[in-house]
Amino acid sequence: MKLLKAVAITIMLLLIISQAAPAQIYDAVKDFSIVSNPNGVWSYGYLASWGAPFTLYTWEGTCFTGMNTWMEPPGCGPSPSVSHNGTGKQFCAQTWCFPPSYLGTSPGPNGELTVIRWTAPSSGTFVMRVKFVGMDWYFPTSTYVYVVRNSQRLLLQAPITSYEWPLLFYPEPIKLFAGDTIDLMVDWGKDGSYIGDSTGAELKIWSLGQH
Ligand SMILES: [Ca+2]
Repeated sequence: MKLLKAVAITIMLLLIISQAAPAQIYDAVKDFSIVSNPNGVWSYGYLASWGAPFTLYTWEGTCFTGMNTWMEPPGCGPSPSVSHNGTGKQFCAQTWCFPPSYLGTSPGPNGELTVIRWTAPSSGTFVMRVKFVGMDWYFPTSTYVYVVRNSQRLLLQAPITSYEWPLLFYPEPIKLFAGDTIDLMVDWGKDGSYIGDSTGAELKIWSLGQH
């Protein structure tokens, strides 16, 4: 059934993409901004713990050449974060490798959940495609990843305890109202440590039109 569902959704996406007037596509990696947060429909921030308010990151900068990161000031220290690999190829440093087809996320040293948030710009029906992957080859990555609607409804919760083994999530199309939010969140997982927890995350959303 899962396979049938995935095939049906893939065919639907191909039909959408092949139409003369292409559907609006939102892509967390391609739309990434180092200039502003929030950035249109996207925002980057964290929760101090489950249920805590969403706090926007206020520091943006470069800790590794070619990588741009949103995190807490003073930057390049222990903090939850969201990063973009602008090198166009896999970038490896320390104990992790960062493919350019993901945003890089890290939970915080005190159990903070890092968040990539998409806010619906209008009411309508949307299709989403989510990918997560462990990026630390040494420890390896040990996180929990989540997809959450409006900070309350859990659409996905799953552990990432591997390296370069992507987790794909293709839920059925969902109806959203303008202002509804879809969050990709990453916490430090069952081991209660954020060390070696680099996790790739990607969210693409297609609008299927108004309600
Ligand atoms: Ca961990």
